[in-house]
Amino acid sequence: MARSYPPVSLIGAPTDIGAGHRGASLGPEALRIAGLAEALAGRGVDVRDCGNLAGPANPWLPPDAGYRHLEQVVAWNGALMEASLRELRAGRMPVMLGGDHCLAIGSITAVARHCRETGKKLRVLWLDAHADFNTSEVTPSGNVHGMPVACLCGLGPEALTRLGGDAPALLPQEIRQIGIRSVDPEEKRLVKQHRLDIYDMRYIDEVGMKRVMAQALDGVDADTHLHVSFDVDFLDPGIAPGVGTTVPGGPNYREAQLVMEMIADTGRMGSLDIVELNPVLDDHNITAELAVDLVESLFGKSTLMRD
Ligand code: 4U7
Ligand code: MN
Ligand code: MN
Ligand code: MN
Repeated sequence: MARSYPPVSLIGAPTDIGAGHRGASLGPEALRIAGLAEALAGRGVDVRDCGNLAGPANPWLPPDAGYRHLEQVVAWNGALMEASLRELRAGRMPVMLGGDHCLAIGSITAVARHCRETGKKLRVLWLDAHADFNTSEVTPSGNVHGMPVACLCGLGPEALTRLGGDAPALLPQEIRQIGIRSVDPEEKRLVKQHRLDIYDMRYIDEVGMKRVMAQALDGVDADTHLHVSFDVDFLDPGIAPGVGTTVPGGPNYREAQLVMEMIADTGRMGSLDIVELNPVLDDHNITAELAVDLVESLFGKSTLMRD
């Protein structure tokens, strides 16, 4: 029997406030034009497009005390956290259309709060070329899209680490990072110190994506809320050129599909981010179309043969 999915709410967050390149602010519209809502509706999912959040413009200033645009980053993430929490409490699955990856601070803080309210266990799958574990002391850029995992684990400015209350949103043991192939030197020291569970490309090459995903999903059960944070630069730039920070040597089309299919098989995905899509750098919206194709697989498209 085909699996049924919870109702979905699309939340657009059109900003590049944490990025180093302009254009991620156009991501939500590119995903809509690529037919995201229609594709999910076609899979039998009840989809509501909540439209776009509003927030401050990007002033494109240099870093101040290690952060670019901290005040504006806080404003966007606060708005997103409220919107995501509202949908979660209404029993819906928030799908955040980014926007750059700093927005995962808001979306995941909301999910962590919701898990505390409902007594669910949280597991975050972070699909990315980057570990996003920089702090203001070690960041080479000051761009907050390179810091969300650190902030969620309590390393960062209070306005971001305490967005959802007194405790950090995440414990490092609650996250699994997949596809990683670009980590800055000091960031490397931090991820080791905090024992992040990283399945990097070398490991994927050696053991294969199937075993990697089985390990990353180990322990996910009926009491687990699975959050997927999909940074489109996770994918090999040969198939996904429309991102600001390409890194060669990412998962190919089939590997990426397998990731999504194995997540779909758990039936536990409760929230999703689609971030870092930059239509200005894309080629006829092919990266957005690929993202939509992969999201359909997160909703079981490619598992039909196994029903
Ligand atoms: B993304 C970088 F220095 N590490 O911190 C940084 F290489 O959300 C890139 O994963 C961060 O796309 C990339 O600026 C952030 C850089
Ligand atoms: Mn990222
Ligand atoms: Mn990235
Ligand atoms: Mn990026």
